[in-house]
Amino acid sequence: MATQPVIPAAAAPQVPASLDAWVNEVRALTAPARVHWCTGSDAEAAALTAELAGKGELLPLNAQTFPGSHLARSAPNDVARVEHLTFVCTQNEQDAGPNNHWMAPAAAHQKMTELFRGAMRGRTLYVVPYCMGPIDSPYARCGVEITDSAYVVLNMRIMTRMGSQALERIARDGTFVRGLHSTGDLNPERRFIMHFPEELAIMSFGSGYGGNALLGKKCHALRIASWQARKEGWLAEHMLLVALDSPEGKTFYVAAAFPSACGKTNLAMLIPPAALPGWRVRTIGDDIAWLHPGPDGRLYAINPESGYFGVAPGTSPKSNKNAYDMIRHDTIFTNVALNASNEPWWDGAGGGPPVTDWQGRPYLAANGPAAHPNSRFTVSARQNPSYAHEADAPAGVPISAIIFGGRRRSLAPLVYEARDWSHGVLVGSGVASETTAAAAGQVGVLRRDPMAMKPFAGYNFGDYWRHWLSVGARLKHPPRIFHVNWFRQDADGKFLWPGFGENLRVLKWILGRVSGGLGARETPIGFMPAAADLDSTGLAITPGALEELLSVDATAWRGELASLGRDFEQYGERLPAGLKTELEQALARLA
Ligand code: GTP
Ligand code: SPV
Ligand code: MN
Repeated sequence: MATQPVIPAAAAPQVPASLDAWVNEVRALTAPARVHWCTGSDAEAAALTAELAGKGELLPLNAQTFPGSHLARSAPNDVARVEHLTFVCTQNEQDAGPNNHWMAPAAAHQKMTELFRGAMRGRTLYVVPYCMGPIDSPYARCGVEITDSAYVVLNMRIMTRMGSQALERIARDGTFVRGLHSTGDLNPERRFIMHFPEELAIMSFGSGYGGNALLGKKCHALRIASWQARKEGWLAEHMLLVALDSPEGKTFYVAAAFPSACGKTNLAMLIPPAALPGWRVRTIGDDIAWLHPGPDGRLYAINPESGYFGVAPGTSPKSNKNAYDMIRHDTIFTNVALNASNEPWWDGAGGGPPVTDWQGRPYLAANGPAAHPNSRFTVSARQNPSYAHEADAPAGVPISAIIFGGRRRSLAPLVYEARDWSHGVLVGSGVASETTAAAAGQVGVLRRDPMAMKPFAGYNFGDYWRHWLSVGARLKHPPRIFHVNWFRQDADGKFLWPGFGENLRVLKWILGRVSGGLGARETPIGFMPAAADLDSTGLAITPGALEELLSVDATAWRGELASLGRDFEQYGERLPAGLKTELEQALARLA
């Protein structure tokens, strides 16, 4: 039998009594064979990697072309977030809202306690202290995930500031979010992702995948944090963050909320097209932003994460060269295919054709796609060639524009600008998008996804929109709010807009609006560029397509807003009057 790699012993950590007591309580309940306190060291990661490789749970990839990289295959029934099994457990059901699945906290605790009882028998219990945000930022918040998955530990080490430093900060803060996770038996019948915002606690059982299991990400940094943010006067959002350096030497910071698998990572890593020289796009974050009103009346943002859990399919030198280069070493791939050279493969990966599919079977077209549509890479943000040093700024960056967007084959134009903040809240609340493989269920179905937060808001959307309105009212210099859609299709189902790097043309118009230099025409849905306002130097697109991308179909929009009004009805008394007024005014402009 192979000898068990030895995990280096950590110096006895300064453990706050509340953490120590909780670990002991969980240990008594779950009965693990051993407990390991994670330090986040390189040696620890190497030992865990070797251990998983020894068990065949991580497959080393081609050491010449993908050094330090591995492939993980999840259970075939455990490949995406499970929204139908995700619950927000508040004392009052109305606080979770119609936008969440709800369970009474006592019932949820009882259910989860039974699932966790003895669940770690024979396994290692890992204590994973982590910090969301720069370790010395007043806006950062810490958590501790207890998990029995070494894969989760390795991912958390990339995605968060994990280990000793976080533990020290927890000792200083005296508070932390408690996340308890076990992969259990991966039986979807015994899979639940439970949130207890009033207790700052998360319990996740039965999945080892992404947002279900890496509890710092969607569970903490969005669902629990959005609840905390409302109490404390800030916002936790499903947004990328970019720095845009203009040819004139100015830097702008922009946040953008698109639903899962709708282009955040790609926009965050955009490479300017040759036709727009002098621009530079640098990445602060690709998925989550925490936004705080600053003392100067502007909105400041930090990225709570330190890595990317990005969609692999579509990542190519043409679409996203920065990402393509970034993931050529020290990357964990999950559910991609393999080619004959033992290199990871997906649509766009290049290299030889796939020979082994994501489930480890010989690749056969009849079995479906070689790489799972929600296959992902986990990689440190530090490996990003366009990494923005501002990602480590404790005070965050001042935001000039917030962009909402969705994947819509029709209706939503390429870009439009909200009239002001509260109209922008209406625009955000009206985001709708075709579902993607990021969540279990049907793909391509149009659904309402307000602020791209439908799966992630930890409380009632009525209260959430009220909070958005109140944050705006506190800002002397609120960011301008825009809506974009890269996914409009023609009658043949082809995208009308080339997307990717060319999206900079839209960002350029947005920044022109922010600094006052660029024109717009007023339309019933907001301000839009006339075709001449958009820089189309060297852009390969027909005038007809551009016209369609920048058109407003008033009849269809009346239907859209009427449907939004019906969606609003479910929030009853919790719907803020200000949003109702915005909707009435928007409808009147379309009359
Ligand atoms: P999550 O990590 O799930 O939150 O996704 P995300 O919003 O970061 O999406 P990502 O950037 O990974 O893009 C998802 C898919 O959309 C990929 O397959 C991309 O290639 C594709 N995509 C991204 N941007 C564009 C675009 O501008 N146009 C088109 N047509 N596709 C795009
Ligand atoms: C998303 O689905 O929006 C993701 C991936 O970013 S996961 O971490 O699985 O939530
Ligand atoms: Mn996401």
